[in-house]
Amino acid sequence: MSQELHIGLFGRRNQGKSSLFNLLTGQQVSIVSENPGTTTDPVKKSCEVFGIGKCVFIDTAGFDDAGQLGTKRVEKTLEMVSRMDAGILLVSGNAFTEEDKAFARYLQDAGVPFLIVHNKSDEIPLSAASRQMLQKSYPACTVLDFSVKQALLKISPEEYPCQALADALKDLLDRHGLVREPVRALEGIAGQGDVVILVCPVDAEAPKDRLILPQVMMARQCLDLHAMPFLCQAEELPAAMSGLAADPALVITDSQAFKQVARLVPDSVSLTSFSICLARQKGHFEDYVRGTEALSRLEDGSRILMLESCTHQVNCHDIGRFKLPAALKKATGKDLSFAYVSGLDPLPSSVDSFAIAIQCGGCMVSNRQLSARVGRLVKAGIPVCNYGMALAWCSGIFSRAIRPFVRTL
Ligand SMILES: Nc1nc2c(ncn2[C@@H]2O[C@H](COP(=O)(O)OP(=O)(O)OP(=O)(O)O)[C@@H](O)[C@H]2O)c(=O)[nH]1
Ligand SMILES: [Mg+2]
Repeated sequence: MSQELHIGLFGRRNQGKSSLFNLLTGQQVSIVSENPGTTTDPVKKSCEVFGIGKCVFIDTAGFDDAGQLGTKRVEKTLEMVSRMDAGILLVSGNAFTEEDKAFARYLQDAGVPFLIVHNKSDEIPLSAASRQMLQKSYPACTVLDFSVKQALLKISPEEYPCQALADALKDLLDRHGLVREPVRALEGIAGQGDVVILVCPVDAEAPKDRLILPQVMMARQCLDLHAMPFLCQAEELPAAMSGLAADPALVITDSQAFKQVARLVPDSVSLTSFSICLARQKGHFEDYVRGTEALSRLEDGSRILMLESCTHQVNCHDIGRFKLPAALKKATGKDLSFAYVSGLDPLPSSVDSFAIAIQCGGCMVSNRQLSARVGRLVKAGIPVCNYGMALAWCSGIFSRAIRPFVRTL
């Protein structure tokens, strides 16, 4: 889920974004009409693309929308850009307006690679002069002459009507190193035949009847590496450890059980948490390690920005809302205040007043989505750490918890 590539469809109104979105996803998800301004909010659909893998396509409102509501729609479209791994910019009728140019610049500034698709070519094909102009202005972009209308007529079991588009997309993603094997958190740490114990508390915060994504991700990685995941709750950990013929290669615990688990696992055995594994997998591990140091500089009145990337109901056992703030207040002895950003909501417009930001593991968001947020804070000089590292620090085992990934410590 988290490794899906996010690809945004952008363009002025009525260029055929929703038509292409439906074609790519093979479903009538977005409303198509000849009335400009049909799509208002971003629409997402995940689907498997041949040769690329799992992609999430995002249909957006036209960036030339106007009026009070239109301006809000354009804001939403712009908000999508930094979350995208790549974009498709649709134009038609050989028109490439000032608005198109400004949006192309916006994509470039956000570091989002994009294709230019000249749509409706059944009516007006891309002229040689337009192609030349576009290729000269955007040498890094492939320019495709396309017609959703014709592609729809061609749908057959033998032919994938978007093959040329999928090929161009794959080429673009390849060139930007985006089609690749995901980094595995446990690579080089667990191998064939190793036992990895996953401590998974079943508490009030655990979803009913299932495991949470980081637990599933790490169990799956063990299997990929031919290691042997062993799941238990903290209470059963001593029995699990003593039943093994050899020490486990690693114990991964829910960060909330750090203190309890650290007492049960001998120092000679590597110990970390699910969210610290995610920090290695999703990037910013070193930023978080540096950021964690700032926890010891917190003072009375320090403001902390909590970044939780998933959507869930808050209860009194909530880690981000209650447990971690309580642990930080206790460990620092300071009167701290907390602000929250949930899901993919934007960061506050000014982040300067925060002493530190603490990001959750981010299992539900893509690496790019996480990086767009964390990168902005790091760039602004705000220390950032993650839930796992902060809880390890509060439990007095920070060095131990990151040691599996930092061999020199
Ligand atoms: N002739 C022709 N018409 C097309 C093609 N693709 C889309 N259209 C038509 O163009 C109109 C607009 O298509 P949409 O897909 O709704 O365009 P959009 O960019 O999503 O528009 P907004 O949501 O309003 O921004 C519809 O009437 C489509 O049927 C094409 O390849 N050829
Ligand atoms: Mg639309």
